[in-house]
Amino acid sequence: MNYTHLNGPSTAYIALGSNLGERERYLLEALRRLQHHEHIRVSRCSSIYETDPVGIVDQGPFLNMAAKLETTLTPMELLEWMMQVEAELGRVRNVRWGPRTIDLDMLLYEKAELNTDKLTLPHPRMHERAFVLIPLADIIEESDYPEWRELLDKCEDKGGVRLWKKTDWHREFVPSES
Ligand code: X6L
Ligand code: MG
Ligand code: MG
Repeated sequence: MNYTHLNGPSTAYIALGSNLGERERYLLEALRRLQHHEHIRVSRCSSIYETDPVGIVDQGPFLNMAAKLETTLTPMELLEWMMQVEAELGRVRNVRWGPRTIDLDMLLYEKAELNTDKLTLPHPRMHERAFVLIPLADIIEESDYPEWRELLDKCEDKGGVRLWKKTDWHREFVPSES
């Protein structure tokens, strides 16, 4: 039995990215499907940013955003659900760092520090990246991650990140019908 719910839900932050097809639809559909799990609630969403590709620069621009989740799943259970949603939305892993319909990365899960083959928390690299940190800054609770300001200051090359659609994270996320 899993008794983690006795302590109430845990908070997790995730990053979302898409640079293939109807990019915005993939982001919103991913949030809707994440929330479709009875043990996941999407409690905050950042604005959507258009960002220059990093790693492999010869590919289309990304839309990136961040979301805050409340969940009674364990980190591994949450990761498995995220990977299932990626697969449902046609994510194909062929070229490393290549174009993708949807990419879901777990950034933080409470204060968990984890280092396994499948999952490292906090996320080891994404916190250096403007396309993660700038959306995260919209929604992060200072007490959930006191380091974020310092990381954002240290982060170079914020120029590749442009506000694309402003969204109001104060409003509860309402999954759209589709
Ligand atoms: C040197 C070598 C410098 C590799 C940077 C950075 C590799 C980021 C991969 C790197 C390097 C990544 C996104 C992206 C990717 C995204 C934008 C990755 C994985 N994902 N670019 N590139 N947004 N703008 O979500 O993060 S591939
Ligand atoms: Mg990624
Ligand atoms: Mg990923």
